[in-house]
Amino acid sequence: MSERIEGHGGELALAALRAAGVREMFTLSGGHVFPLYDAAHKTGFPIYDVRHEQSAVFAAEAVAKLRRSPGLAVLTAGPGVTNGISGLTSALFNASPVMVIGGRAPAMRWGSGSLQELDHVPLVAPVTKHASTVFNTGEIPNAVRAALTAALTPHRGPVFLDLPLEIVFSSDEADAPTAPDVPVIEPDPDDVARAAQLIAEAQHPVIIAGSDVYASDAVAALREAAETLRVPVIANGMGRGALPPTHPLAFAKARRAALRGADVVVVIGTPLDFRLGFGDFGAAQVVHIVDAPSQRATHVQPVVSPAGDLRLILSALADYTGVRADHEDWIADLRTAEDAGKARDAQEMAADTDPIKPARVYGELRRVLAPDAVTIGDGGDFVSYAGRYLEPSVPGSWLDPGPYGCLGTGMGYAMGARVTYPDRQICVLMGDGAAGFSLMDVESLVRQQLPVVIVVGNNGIWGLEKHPMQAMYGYDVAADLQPGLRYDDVVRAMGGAGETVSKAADLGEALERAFSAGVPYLVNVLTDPADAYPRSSNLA
Ligand SMILES: Cc1ncc(C[n+]2csc(CCOP(=O)(O)OP(=O)(O)O)c2C)c(N)n1
Ligand SMILES: [Mg+2]
Repeated sequence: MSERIEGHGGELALAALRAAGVREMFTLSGGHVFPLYDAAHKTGFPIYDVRHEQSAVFAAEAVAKLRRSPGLAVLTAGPGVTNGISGLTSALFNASPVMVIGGRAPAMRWGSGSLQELDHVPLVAPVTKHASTVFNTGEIPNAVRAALTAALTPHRGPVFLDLPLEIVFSSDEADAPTAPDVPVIEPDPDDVARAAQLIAEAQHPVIIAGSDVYASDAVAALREAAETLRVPVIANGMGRGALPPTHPLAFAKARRAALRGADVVVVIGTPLDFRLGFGDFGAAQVVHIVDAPSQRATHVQPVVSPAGDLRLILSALADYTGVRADHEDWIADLRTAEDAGKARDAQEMAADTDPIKPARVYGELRRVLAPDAVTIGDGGDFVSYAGRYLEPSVPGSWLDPGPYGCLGTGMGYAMGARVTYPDRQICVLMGDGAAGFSLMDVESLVRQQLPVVIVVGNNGIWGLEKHPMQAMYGYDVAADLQPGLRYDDVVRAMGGAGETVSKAADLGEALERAFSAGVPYLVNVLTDPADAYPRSSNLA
């Protein structure tokens, strides 16, 4: 007979969460979820609290992305849950195994008008892999385990459970919970063989590696496959850094040349979405390697689309022994384009202008960032520049909001990153507009001794909207912010530290002070409002 456990709903839930490797909760207080706090408090399970539920879910998402294990946010009934919906949606777009446990008004008097009474499930069902209410205390561990299994099964994603008040406060017993048993999806070997042959026989193949390569712990297999088949690799999302920038097959600047000249484009672990021209690579044949059949594109027809465990697929590619075309001239051509791009970037990053160009901020940051620093982008143009100029050299160290493009991830992601890596540099690159969404959560970071560095690109505008609106209409509305606002004073008022920088020459020392401060530190850089990130389509 299996071992039994006993306790109130919070204790039963926490037992199942612990068994699944959840190590902390992010939350904002509400009476509906007190039993979860009680269980955590009594057993030394860390609780981090925030000032807006969006930050709790984003923190849980950062943990899920970085640690590749479930991240937990506990949200109170009604507004607590609804405030978390953008975070859940981001987690869905990013395939992040996030679990949200919601409080819920009592089931026994449902419909009588209890405080915060809302049926969350129909609201969150479209943005989660699983959403349900647990109506029986003894069922909680099973429900948590089943939901987490869904979250961790590729294609990964967020899940939601809510616990009616009387269910979470009542006690019961249950079987001792065990870790989720996550199925491994076996790819079709014929698909894999076809893909390997296409890549090997191509004259000009290129690999684009995305977030699922990191999430599937397939970075080493990717490297082996690229090295065996001699294929240049470009990365996006959490795939960045999968091959360190010094690797002879790693390319970041030669993307245009690579996609223009390629005859086979191999997209691995990322959707064929707007970031990849919706999968239209001209005359090139497309191989789309995905972690689950559900991720096969329906809007384009790749030649072949192996679906399943990415480690298995990439290891099989690495084992390819058939005929292989010589790719060395192709690699050398791309290296020339790469070096030219790097030289261009280096010049831009040295820009000595007044006001400061965003490029210069990144030039200075590159000098102080450690190779394993976690960088987080939350903003418009300022973050597009971060994507261009920062070169993550460790996989899983770059956190952008992903294809949902939600502003406001900054302080939540920072909290999750700091909790995951107590000793690494954590640096948030923030637009001044983006700062408005989450900056109050610096207070949560200060109070809970979670130091991070925040660099604000303060151009006094919603730049990514103002410039396109000007281009489209010749005027703009709703696109201005207060110029020169002292976001560093805001942080100082909450117990952190910071400074404003208006001269490029002062940037380096300011950043050094920030990284050695030991408290949340905001470097408020006054940047050039006339500078617009060059892009083909400016709609965001
Ligand atoms: C929650 C949310 N609201 C609005 C937008 C639309 N949006 C995208 S970028 C952007 C401007 C961001 O401005 P800022 O953070 O100051 O960065 P900048 O472009 O000025 O560098 C806006 C409003 C969004 N992506 N997400
Ligand atoms: Mg701005």
